[in-house]
Amino acid sequence: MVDPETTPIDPGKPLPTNDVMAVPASFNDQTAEAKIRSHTGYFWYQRSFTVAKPLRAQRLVLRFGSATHEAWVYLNGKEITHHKGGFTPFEVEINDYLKDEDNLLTVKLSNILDYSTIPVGNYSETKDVDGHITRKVDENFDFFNYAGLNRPIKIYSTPKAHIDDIVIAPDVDLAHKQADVHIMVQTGGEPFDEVRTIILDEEGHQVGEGSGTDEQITLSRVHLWQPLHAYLYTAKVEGMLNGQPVDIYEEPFGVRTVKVTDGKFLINGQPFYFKGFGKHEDTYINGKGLNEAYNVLDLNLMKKMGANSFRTSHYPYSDEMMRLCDREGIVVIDETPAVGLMVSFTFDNSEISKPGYQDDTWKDLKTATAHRQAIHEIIDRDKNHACVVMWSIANEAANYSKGAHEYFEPLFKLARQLDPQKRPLTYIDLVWSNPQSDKSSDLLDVICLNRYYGWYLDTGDLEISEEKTRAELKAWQAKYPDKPIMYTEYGADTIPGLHSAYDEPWSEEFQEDYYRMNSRVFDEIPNFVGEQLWNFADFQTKYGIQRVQGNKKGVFTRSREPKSVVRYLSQRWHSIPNFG
Ligand code: GCB
Repeated sequence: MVDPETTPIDPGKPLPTNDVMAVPASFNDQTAEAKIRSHTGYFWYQRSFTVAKPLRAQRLVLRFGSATHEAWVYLNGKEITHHKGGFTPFEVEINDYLKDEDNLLTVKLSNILDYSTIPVGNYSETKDVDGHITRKVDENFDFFNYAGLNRPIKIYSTPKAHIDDIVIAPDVDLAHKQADVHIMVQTGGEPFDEVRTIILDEEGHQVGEGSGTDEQITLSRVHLWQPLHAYLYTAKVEGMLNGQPVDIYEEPFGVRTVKVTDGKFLINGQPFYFKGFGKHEDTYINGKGLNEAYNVLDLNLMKKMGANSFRTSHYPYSDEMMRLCDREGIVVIDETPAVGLMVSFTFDNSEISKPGYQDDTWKDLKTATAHRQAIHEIIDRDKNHACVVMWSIANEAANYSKGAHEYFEPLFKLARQLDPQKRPLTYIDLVWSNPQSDKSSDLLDVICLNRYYGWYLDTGDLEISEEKTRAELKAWQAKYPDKPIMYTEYGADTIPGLHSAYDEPWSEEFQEDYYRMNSRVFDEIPNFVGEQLWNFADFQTKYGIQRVQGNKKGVFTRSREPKSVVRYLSQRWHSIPNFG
């Protein structure tokens, strides 16, 4: 229920409402009430549960896949944890708070975003004469601020002495088809007598073993995890007490290398070409709630088109999706929720390319603490995923403004320290961040560009757009002859079924012409390593005069029907090898 903020709510008592809400899902599109859909502020969830007696002897952990964007969790009236950041998991041990009979779990959430949070929101509040507060978030980004309990909430059990986490970092000798797999095990509770690890291949045969909490296990004749040809081993870690395994933790993992060198993006030593999409977690009714059938369909549609990759624009996606990508061999650029780090967006860039240009972004934003936390949490959660080949630290920040380098340098340093697999790092550049104006592009391993020549700029004029696209890509190539360059967004809003004999913007013909124009230029640039278009599917946004029921740049509709451009893109992508 929405918190009216008139009388305090007692989290130890039943909420004063009979409304029901499905979880996992965003709350917004479930209510049929415009006021609730657009509610900004605080809202509450509640349910009761019992835990069978024999389980109570175990360590019990309550885990939230995510809670968007800030959560206060109460069990039987007591606050047991708090978490800020809407796209990463958190958990808490609950044994000490459980009762024999019904337990009451109450969660207070906030969907407020401001200049201290990521994503960044323009937050305002007004008070009427009775002191009633109306809150408003104007999203500083282009997707609907879906909120709620978007991902599964689970209670899991472990023994008191337990394995907390496993860190897996394979060091691969490609020439000898051998991998030294470095495995670090974090344990909790009473210390084990011994920790043992065995590695199983896909058939379940043991192919390696070791012991200790920091061990190296050598795999010979190693099967590599390859894009679209996944191979997953399983690390089975056993915590031993008195000669018996007490806790067992199994983690599937892939063995592959990722390296950036000489303007190439190498996976397993071969130059990889990214073909795919920027996406969203966005489906009808579920909003940003986990929708596993859509996830499966989306990856199948990608494979059918000859795509091999996507970016988790603009926030970490669910654990379930990451596991699916590992399994399906889909390559992922994993992005933090740092979107909207730009306080004065304008389509007039006349000032921006002047040396020393500065706007108020890095003075006004107070996002550094949240951003550091988000980097910790995304790497902590996704570190072992073979599908993740690069971290994106932010999308379209004001990198063209003085102060950007000072802001980003420590964040890149942090990510490099934290990642056990030392993957490449990037951020995604807005059109105003060009080779002259971008103040921090030296930090990037790969130049990732979002470009809309022919759509937002020179709308409909694909001739001039082709020249501008070519000129800019050549300038990047000349500035950084050793850095790979890729497009992480390019697209044109398209109404399915709208046709034009004059190839006008919004028509299906224009969308295809637009992609053909871009493809021509890409193929001329030596360091060009990939094309991820915007967007996989149409998605919901806030209202705006440029948005008709959301953003229509999808090559699929929101319900995943193809627009006609899918045929052209499929032909192109099937003709471009994944490597080469
Ligand atoms: C962008 C943003 C993306 C928007 C897209 C658009 O540059 O990164 O979030 O949806 O443009 O369609 O305007």
